[in-house]
Order: sequence, then structure tokens, then C-alpha cells
Amino acid sequence: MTHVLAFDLGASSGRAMLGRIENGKIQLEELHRFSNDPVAIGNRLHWDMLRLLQELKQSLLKAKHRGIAISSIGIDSWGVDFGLIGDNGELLGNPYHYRDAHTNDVYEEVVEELTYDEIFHRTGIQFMSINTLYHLAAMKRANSPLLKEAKHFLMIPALLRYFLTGKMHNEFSLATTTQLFNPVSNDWDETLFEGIGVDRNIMGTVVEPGTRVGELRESIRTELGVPAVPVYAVAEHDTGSAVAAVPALAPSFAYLSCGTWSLIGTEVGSPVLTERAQQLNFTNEGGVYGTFRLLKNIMGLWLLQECRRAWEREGVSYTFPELVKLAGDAKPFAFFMDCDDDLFLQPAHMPEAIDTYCARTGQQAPDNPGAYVRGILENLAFKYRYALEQTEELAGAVFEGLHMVGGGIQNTLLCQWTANAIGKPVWAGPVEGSAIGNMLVQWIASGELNDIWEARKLVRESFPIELYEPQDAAAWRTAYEDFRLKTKLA
Ligand code: LFR
Repeated sequence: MTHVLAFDLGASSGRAMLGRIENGKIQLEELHRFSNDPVAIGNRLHWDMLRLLQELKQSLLKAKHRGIAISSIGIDSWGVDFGLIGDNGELLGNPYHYRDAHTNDVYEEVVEELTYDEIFHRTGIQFMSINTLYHLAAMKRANSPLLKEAKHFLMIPALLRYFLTGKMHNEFSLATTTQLFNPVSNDWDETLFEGIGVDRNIMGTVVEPGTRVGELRESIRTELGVPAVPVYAVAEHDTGSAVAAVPALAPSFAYLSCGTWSLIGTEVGSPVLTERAQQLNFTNEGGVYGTFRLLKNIMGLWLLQECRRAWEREGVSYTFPELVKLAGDAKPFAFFMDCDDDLFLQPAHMPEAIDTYCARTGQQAPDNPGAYVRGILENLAFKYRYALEQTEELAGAVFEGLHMVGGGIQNTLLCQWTANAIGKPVWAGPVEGSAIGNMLVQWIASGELNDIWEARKLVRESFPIELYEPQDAAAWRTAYEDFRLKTKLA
């Protein structure tokens, strides 16, 4: 029996998942899992690109050693990051991490020069300093020798796909995350490239999710002793893949893709480029089969991951379940914060950043890990309500509940508190959203599934979906008002 292989890269870990459809259900198996560790060199932060390629090769070898035939391969990852390729087809340097601080000043400058209005109307993308637009502008302003030598720009999965196949194409869902792609002309936006002085020609062609881009190149086949497996461009943005796997049965549904980041929104047929969408700083990321993801990007479980990392450096290690248990025992609604405050994007020490926020807003800072974690989870839940209501306003829809997908749903407190905060049911599942969405697009492309709705139905029938009904409605409603006051979120 053949399997598809989904290589799904997150900002803290990656996995190679095998999938097959058997007796009307998707069977998933984790073939290989590894950490994805950003590497600091001086004051720059990089992704270890060659290691990621190595893990991909290890996955192919593991499958081979187990006698597993792979029918096709798809790769997805976080958004915005890229590698540059020189004249000779080689990777120029290690890609920078989106949390690298070199965009910090450039972001404001670029937005001022090109203006909010122009950038939003040309791209429909949420303003965040991590976006590719500001990274490329920062490289240009720093006279980067890499940028001078660059002949091709490839986003992370496209880069790995190039290493595998020798073919260079960017993919639509990820291309939109750059804030340099115009969804109306369906092409890179010349004006924005001119604005930052970067040659648009390095961006090359953009293919749709589901394109069969090539097959494993000869050097890989020889090195690993594997056959010429086809490689697809899937929805290479992990969020795009995760939303493809939302087990909704009909259009007009709300989702929350929950991992290092929290992405909350809905699927729409065309980008919402209104003044109100810009004012609310919403995004319109490219989705599968002609859709767009109207959503809000929220800082997410990064705050929790970084607290844990800070405590670990101080010699106290907690597992995530331990932290969630401590949070459950801590005092409710002890402090309110906007998890998207700039303080939290790349702090040296996350608990201290939270202390700073509390001091700034005249609140008592938490004094034990459980209190920090409780505050993070409650305030994420409040922010979800805030963004969900804005999604409803922009989409002109009222959602019956919220689909939650991704690794973050293993945090059952977060799911329950989200239901409490939004006052609507949460349907949590599947956990491996992006890997499954990656596979669905491969199956639709190969003809094994007919379309995205058949695919979503299959997800629904294959994985347990956990229902969380809202509880303690009055207490959460009152606390939400305090959240709005303290965070000054209008
Ligand atoms: C989630 C995600 C978000 C993107 C962020 C940074 O993993 O892809 O959608 O905004 O990572 O790239």
C-alpha cells in the first residue's frame, strides 16, 4: 500500500507524516519527528536549512528501510521566510529567522515611505514587522551582499522542494504571506518591489497548491537509493494546510489554527480589502482552490513556550502538561494583557516581558509559573473572542462555533477557556491539521479525492473531534470587559 508523505515544519519542531486512505478513513503515522532550533550567530538569527534538508532525507531513508512505498511528497512550513539562490544554483547563506531583529527600525520606515494604504490595498496583508517585505527592505538597506548576488528567491518549502527536484517555483499560499504579492493581479506587486529597490525578477513564478512540480532528482535518488517520487507544491503555508484540514461541512465557518502562533478567522472567496479590514489590521492570505483566509494573526502559544524556555535556562524544567496543571490551580483573571503587544515578539526573557507589561499598565505581576501560564491562556482566549467578533463583522457572518486545529488543542484548558470566552462551542480536532491538509491537497491533485469538501468530510470521519461547551458565562463576560479596559482594545 502506498502512502503520501507530508513534511510539516513548525517554528519549534518538524515532522514527516505518512498518510493513506483505508476503509474510508485517513490513517496517519508519524515517521520522523525532530526539533527545529533557530541558530543565533552574533546578533543574527537563522534557520538551519541544511539540517532541515537532512531531516527530510532521513525521513525518506526511514520509509525506505521500512519498505514503505511513497506515492508523493508535499512540504509545508511557517510563513514569510526565504532563502536566496545565486547564479550557480547554490543557496546563498542560511535563511534568516523572522524573529531576527534586523527589521525593527526598517519596518516603521518602509511603512511610512510606502504608506499603510498603498501596502494594504496592494496586498491585503496584516501589518507585522516579521513580513518578508521588511526583511528584504532591511537587507537592501544594509547593502546585503547576499541580496546583491541573488538570482532567485525561494520560500522555505520551495527551497526544500528545489533541493529535492531541481525545480524552482514559489507557491501561492506562502507567496501571499510576504506582503509583496498582489491578490488582485495574482502576481508579485511591481510597485512594492520598486519601493524597496529589490529586483522583482528574483521572485520567479508562483504555482497553485496542487501543482506537480517535479520528482526526486537523480542526485537524491542515487544518494538515498529511492525511486523518482513526484513532489507536489501543496498549500505550502502551514496555516493554509491547517485550514484546508478543518472538518467543516459547509462554507462560512470559523477556525483557529493553534500552534506557536494562533490564526483565527474564516475562509472567503475573495480578499476583503476594505478600509475597515485595514483598520482592524486583518490579513487575506491565499488559500486552497481559489479561497482566501481572512484572519487575524495572534502571538499564540509562543508566550508559553518562551516562559518555559526562560525557566529552563534558570534550571527549572516543566513539561507543558505540568504547566497547564499549575495554571488550572492558579487564581483566575489576575491580570489582563494584550498578547500581541510588541514586547512579546522577541523578548530576551518572556516572564520579565510580562512583568514589564503589568508594570506599564498598573497591574500586579504574576509571582509563580502557574500564574503566568494562567494569565497567558486566559488572555489568549480573550483575544480570540475579540478577533472572532471582528471576523464576523468583516465577513458579515455569525458563526455557530469555532473549529480549533493544530498542536495547541492538546492544551485542553485553552480549548475550554476559548469556549468560555467566546460563549460558543469549540470543536477541537484534528491535532495534525497542517500535515493532514498537506496530504489532502496531494490526494486531490492525484485524483484520489475529488475536491476540498469531500476531503474535509473525510477528515471529519477520520479523527475524533472534541466538543467544548462554554461554561461560567457570566464570569467570563465580566472579565472580558476588564480585559478590554486594561488592554485599551477598542
Ligand atoms: C504559523 C505561521 C503564521 C505566520 C507565522 C510566521 O505557523 O505560519 O501563519 O504568520 O507562522 O511565519
